Amino acid sequence: MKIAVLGGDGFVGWPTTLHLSNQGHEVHILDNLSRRWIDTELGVQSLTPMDSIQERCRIWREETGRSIDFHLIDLAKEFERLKSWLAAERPDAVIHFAEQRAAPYSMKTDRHKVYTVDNNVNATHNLLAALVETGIDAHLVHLGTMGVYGYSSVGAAIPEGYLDVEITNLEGEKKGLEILYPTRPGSVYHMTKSLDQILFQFYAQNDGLRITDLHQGIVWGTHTDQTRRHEQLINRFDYDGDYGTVLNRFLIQAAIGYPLTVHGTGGQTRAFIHLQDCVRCIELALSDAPEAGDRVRIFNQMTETHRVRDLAELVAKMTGAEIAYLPNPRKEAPENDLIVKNDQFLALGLDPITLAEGLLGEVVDVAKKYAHRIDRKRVPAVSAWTKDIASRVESDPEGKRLKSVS
Ligand code: USQ
Repeated sequence: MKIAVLGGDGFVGWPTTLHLSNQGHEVHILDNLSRRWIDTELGVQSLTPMDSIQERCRIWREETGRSIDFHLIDLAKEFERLKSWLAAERPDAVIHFAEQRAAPYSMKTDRHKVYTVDNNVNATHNLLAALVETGIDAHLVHLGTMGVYGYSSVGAAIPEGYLDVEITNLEGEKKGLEILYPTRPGSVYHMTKSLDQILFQFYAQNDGLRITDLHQGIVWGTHTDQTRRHEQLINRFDYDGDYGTVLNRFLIQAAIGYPLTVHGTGGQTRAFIHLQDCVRCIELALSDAPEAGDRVRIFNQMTETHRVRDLAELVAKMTGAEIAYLPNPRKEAPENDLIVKNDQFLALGLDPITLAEGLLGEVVDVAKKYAHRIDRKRVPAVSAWTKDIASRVESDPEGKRLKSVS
């Protein structure tokens, strides 16, 4: 297949690109390199030293003989260039990762909220409009998020995208209806992914676009089989308070002797997936494309759920790290249950990698190897969801103690 990976320079985009190229697909990366610019804006860098995208592609070609083409295109701003590229290349599949993906970054200031909405919603809509206009029958696979649903405990499993409901009509008869499972996003970033769902629903129904939306959980791990092949193919690895995600952050914190930063009581339960399983799931989703006219196919791309404090305790037991319970900079339920259905991926042959598989130690080893690249001042999460929360977090003695640790 000819596959366009939009956002192929990112944390999941890059290993996905390598995985698909390794399987013999012709892969093109379209990316505006915004993640690298955001690193510069925030004054942080990936824990792992990353080469330029062009250099990464050159090393991959030397290693494997396979080429990956890079195209510098901003999906959200360069609609005509995107359309021309699609019309000329006519990919069989398009994988869409090209969105600002950090909840804390999206809540930093009003400017970050506006940027996240502009970038994410325009990127998705430009892509959909360009696919319709060029008449390309490509399968669109989008990286969505489990977080569109929010985290209220209703004691029922979150289904794969759709919910059967019953409503009473004006004659008093009960009628069945299938609806998108209701969203309740907990950040501006998660809100943009909820809006994406509606855009997809419309274009699948109106234009027969073939769309798969993958509602992914929190990714952990850093290597895949392909990124391990050469030092310069290494994946990016975020540890900072904006882009680092919870389990990877705990593992890095443990590696550098920094107390594990649990927000609140740590009673938040979240869905997780290892990076190697992410790339495998994308491969599986590609192999099972919907037909034109089908509803959007929605998968829950996760393999297990865990409570944040249980993860902290697990990492503390494994490494001897100390745990710090901090005031939560986010507005989120302090405790929640989470049950998620992922039957479709299991039926397609996914054999999940779990936390028990010994890969936690690999992340600690990577963190120790590159510990000298960590700026400890960038470890605390300081983006607060509201002004009130910001002042509460700022005045907390535990947070002050952590600042002195750094
Ligand atoms: N948390 C801590 N301590 C930390 C960092 C986070 O306790 O040092 C807590 C947060 O308060 C939250 C939970 O851990 O309750 C998860 O936070 P996270 O930063 O790991 O994940 P999140 O902000 O939800 O976003 C990440 C990715 C996003 C993806 C999402 C999947 O950045 O792109 O969509 O995970 S999900 O969470 O299932 O929506």
